[in-house]
Amino acid sequence: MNLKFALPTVFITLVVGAQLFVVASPSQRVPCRIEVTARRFEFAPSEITLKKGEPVVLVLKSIDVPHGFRFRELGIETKAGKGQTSEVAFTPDKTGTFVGHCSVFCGSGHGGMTLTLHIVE
Ligand SMILES: [Cu+2]
Repeated sequence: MNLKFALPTVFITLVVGAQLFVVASPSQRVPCRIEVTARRFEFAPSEITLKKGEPVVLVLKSIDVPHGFRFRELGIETKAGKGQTSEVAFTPDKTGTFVGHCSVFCGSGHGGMTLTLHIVE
């Protein structure tokens, strides 16, 4: 092949390839952020449906006093102080329904303060 034509072809291929890579990667990498608000004695929303294998960031916002949530089976936990926000990133690796509990004692209804994750295929 003539070098005069081969070099521009390689160059164009690289430029187009790089653009495709840049366009394709952010949507694949940025996990979905889901905000959960906690107040005595409930989480809102109280149920969330996630897809197995899709990374997510659960963002916890505590309104009144410190709260947290813990899912023992999924190995995730986060806590947020009064008026603060915290987050935990994870990728569900199993399907099912998982009930998490508030992980900071917050008063009389603390024991019944739950957040349910439905993880589907
Ligand atoms: Cu609580």
